[in-house]
Amino acid sequence: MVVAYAIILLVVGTIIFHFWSPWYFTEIAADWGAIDTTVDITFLITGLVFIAVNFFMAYCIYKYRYSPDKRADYEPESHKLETWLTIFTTVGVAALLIPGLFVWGDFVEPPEDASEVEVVGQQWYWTFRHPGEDAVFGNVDIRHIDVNNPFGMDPEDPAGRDDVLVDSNVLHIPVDQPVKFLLRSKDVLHDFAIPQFRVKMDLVPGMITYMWADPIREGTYEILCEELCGVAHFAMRGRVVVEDQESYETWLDGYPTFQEVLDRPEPNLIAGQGAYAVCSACHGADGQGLQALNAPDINGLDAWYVERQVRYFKEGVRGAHEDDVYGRTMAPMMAMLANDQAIRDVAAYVASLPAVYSESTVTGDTARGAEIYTTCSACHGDDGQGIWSQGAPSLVDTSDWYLVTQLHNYQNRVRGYHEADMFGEQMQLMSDILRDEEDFNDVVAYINTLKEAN
Ligand code: HEC
Ligand code: HEC
Ligand SMILES: [Cu+2]
Repeated sequence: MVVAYAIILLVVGTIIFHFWSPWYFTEIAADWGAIDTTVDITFLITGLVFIAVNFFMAYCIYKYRYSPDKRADYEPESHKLETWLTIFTTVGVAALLIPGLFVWGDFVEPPEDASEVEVVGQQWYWTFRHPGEDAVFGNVDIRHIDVNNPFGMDPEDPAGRDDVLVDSNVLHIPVDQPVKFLLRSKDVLHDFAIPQFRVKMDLVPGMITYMWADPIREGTYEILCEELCGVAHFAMRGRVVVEDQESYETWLDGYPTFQEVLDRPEPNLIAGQGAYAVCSACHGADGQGLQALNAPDINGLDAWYVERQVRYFKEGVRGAHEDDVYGRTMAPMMAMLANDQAIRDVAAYVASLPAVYSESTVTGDTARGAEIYTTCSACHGDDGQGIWSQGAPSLVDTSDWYLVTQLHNYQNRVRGYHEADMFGEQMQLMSDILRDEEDFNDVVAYINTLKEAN
């Protein structure tokens, strides 16, 4: 009897939870209502069967409960019952499958007038490419990928010259215009998902997959990687902004075409050295850092990383948070760098300074630190030298006390809070694996041992 009541309670509880649950679809932002309807039909059918089966079970437990004078009947076959069950199940399964087939038919047939945008997935972030005025994407190849050509554009292909390269995890698209997403992975399997659009699709290395959507509501929506196996797919976040045509065009104009990237002059080390005179007041003439001013060792860091951080400081993406005491001393100094070229020049100069490791000041349990570092090594490398393709900097080339401050800044959301900080947000999620002060010191003490090994 108790079991029968428990089952009934479970069913009633489930139904109440289904209708009152806070976890249901987010408000839909694309013309994919058919997907919601399909899911609702599935819920309805499986829900009714769930209720029927469980009530039947409770009924049987009650009806056939033990009593000394009851005997079981033996009824090996019931033709009538089997016929009904077969018809019932067939109709049920067909009703579950058929709506999905119609929706899938739509999903694999993007409308003729859909515009195209390429989504590039890689460990552990997203970037985007627009085909430019000719509406044709230029050829790409893994062999062309390097620091100056992260998209792997083929310099020989004229169709690629006007392609717009969006080196950011924020994509803008115009409202009320169907868009086809061409999905390309540079390394492993990923899964591009926009929950508010209700669509997602796997990225498979060596293949271009696709999906499409017709955004119907202006706003900012999430981009997630829904691939499961791997260190950091969960940290591959991005945003898609749906807006009117005019704002969209202004946004697109802010990104360079491949031709513009090719036309950029080489960094000028002499100009960079000139600008560095100001930096040296805090970071020292050799970039060795000055702990008294909280300015870290920067010699040995790669140009791409120095360039990115300086740009972040200049644009208020880093060092603008009110609790970022040290970052706020660095940020205003960046006003002296007039333009992109000046940033590239000074970054190239910093990268040209001889790499000298700074002295270790942080101590801790290096064996525990090594265990924690196994996760970090996926992005920062086994030897802590950083991995460019993942956007992860060298950890051995900067001051150890500074690593501790930065890890706290990520964990306290003081660094990486800005929506344009595509790598900082990722490092925030990673810093959450450090639980207490000991963890911070142990992992940094272990990173110090890598300096000796290098
Ligand atoms: C007023 C002192 C000061 C000046 C001048 C200054 N910096 Fe900094 N810089 C800092 C401080 C302090 C930090 C650490 C910020 C933090 O803790 O978040 C920093 C951080 C940096 C970082 C980040 C390092 C990393 O590993 O993340 C780079 C790169 C950098 N500075 C480059 C420069 C360059 C290039 C210049 C000159 C154009 C410059 N700085 C001028 C104080 C200064
Ligand atoms: C999924 C890849 C990934 C993992 C795993 C990861 N990091 Fe990072 N880390 C990054 C990226 C990308 C950046 C650059 C962030 C930015 O630009 O603000 C970064 C930046 C940092 C910085 C700032 C360095 C500087 O010079 O300012 C520190 C410190 C750091 N990571 C330490 C760690 C530690 C310790 C771990 C392990 C607990 C770890 N990271 C795990 C990707 C990762
Ligand atoms: Cu992924």
